[in-house]
Amino acid sequence: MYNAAIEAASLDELRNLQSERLRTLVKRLYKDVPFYKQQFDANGIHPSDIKGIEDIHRLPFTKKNDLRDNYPFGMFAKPMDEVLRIHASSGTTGKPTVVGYTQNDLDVFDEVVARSLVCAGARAGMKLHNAYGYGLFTGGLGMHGGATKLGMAVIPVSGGMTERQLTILQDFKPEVMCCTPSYAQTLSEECAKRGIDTEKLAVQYAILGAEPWTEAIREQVEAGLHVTATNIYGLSEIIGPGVSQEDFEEKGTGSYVWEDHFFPEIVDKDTGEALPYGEEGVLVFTTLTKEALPLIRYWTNDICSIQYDNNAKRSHIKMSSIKGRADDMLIIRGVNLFHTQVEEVIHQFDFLSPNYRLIVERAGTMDTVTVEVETAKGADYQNTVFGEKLKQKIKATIGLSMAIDLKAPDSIPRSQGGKLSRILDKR
Ligand code: DLL
Repeated sequence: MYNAAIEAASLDELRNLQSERLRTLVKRLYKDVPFYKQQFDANGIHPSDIKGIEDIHRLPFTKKNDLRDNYPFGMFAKPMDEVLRIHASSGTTGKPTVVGYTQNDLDVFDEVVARSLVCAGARAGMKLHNAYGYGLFTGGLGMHGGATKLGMAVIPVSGGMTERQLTILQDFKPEVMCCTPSYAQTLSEECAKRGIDTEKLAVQYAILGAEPWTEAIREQVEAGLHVTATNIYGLSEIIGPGVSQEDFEEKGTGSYVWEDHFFPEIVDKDTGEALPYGEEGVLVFTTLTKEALPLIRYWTNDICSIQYDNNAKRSHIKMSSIKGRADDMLIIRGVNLFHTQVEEVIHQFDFLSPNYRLIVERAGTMDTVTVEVETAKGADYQNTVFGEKLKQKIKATIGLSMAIDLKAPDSIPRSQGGKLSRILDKR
């Protein structure tokens, strides 16, 4: 079993542990990674200047480009004979981001995923239907390792082949499932189409992540699959899934960041200035214990806020759900827009389903957004009043005029297992 005591550590204990780990980390990086030696020297910082975690803001950020410039293994802090696994995340353009793990890194990965599974409601002895992709993506193997450590029976279904997923859900009777939220939507709809009575399925908990999602999708998935759905967050560069996890009895209050391993900060997206708890900005992580690829103040580009929750079960800080990535933010006629903002408005209308996408086009010098959204089953998609209501609400809450294209159920492309893009940019 993993050690749960750390989840109740006091703030003083956490800060002492983080300080000790950070001091060791900067010394090691200065010695072993030429990129970091050069960064520290250029910023006039010597490892001995870093006395504790409170000095972290003195260290420079690491950005995705730094990993690209040192592609594939240039930022590794351990020789290849100590590296036991390599993953990579495919960016939309250019070379993938490559990450490596030592035995200790894989142990930490298992540990934080096991913690996350327990936080989501899973227990030893249950079966996990793992529909995250296996392969270079960290989702499949990452969840697999943590579930094995916890003592679950893992069903390594991987993504896609929906028909087979449904057979396994019915016949193998897993109590827990994990996949992207958009794929959980697909599975829920396919059950309805095939007349599968989801109340009879054994599955109780769904652990959803790898892409932004909101309460709209939670409601659809929970009602459609009869599960309790929680958020899991992570990124390959920091470890993979299991950087943070929402508790199944504290839904909607944010996800615990396992801050004994991953120290979070929120900074201003333009200035890099640290922001106070509760304020929204770019999430930045320092890996306190990683060996093969430790990163200092890694700029995730994900937008959220962090805050302690004194009424919570665990002492670790919580992060809000991710609004979107700074580099996926649309700027439409001067207004910043994340697709999750539209998702939240759609959620307010019973006659709409959370199946939607945003079509962005340029007419002359003007950028325009069309919201394609399916009506809920039984609602008339040709009823123009529905579109008008959505249009007005979007204008009132987001401040943008968008065209609305109401669609019949089942007419917008669905997730086939991986991450789903909700934006079709035709500019
Ligand atoms: O998506 C790791 C993962 C696998 C997380 C399975 C959760 C479940 P990458 O492919 O490197 O790693 O993509 C990381 O995905 O920076 C976010 O932009 C986004 N992301 C991941 N989890 C969430 C989430 C995995 N729960 C990038 N909510 C991150 C919103 C998420 N966005």
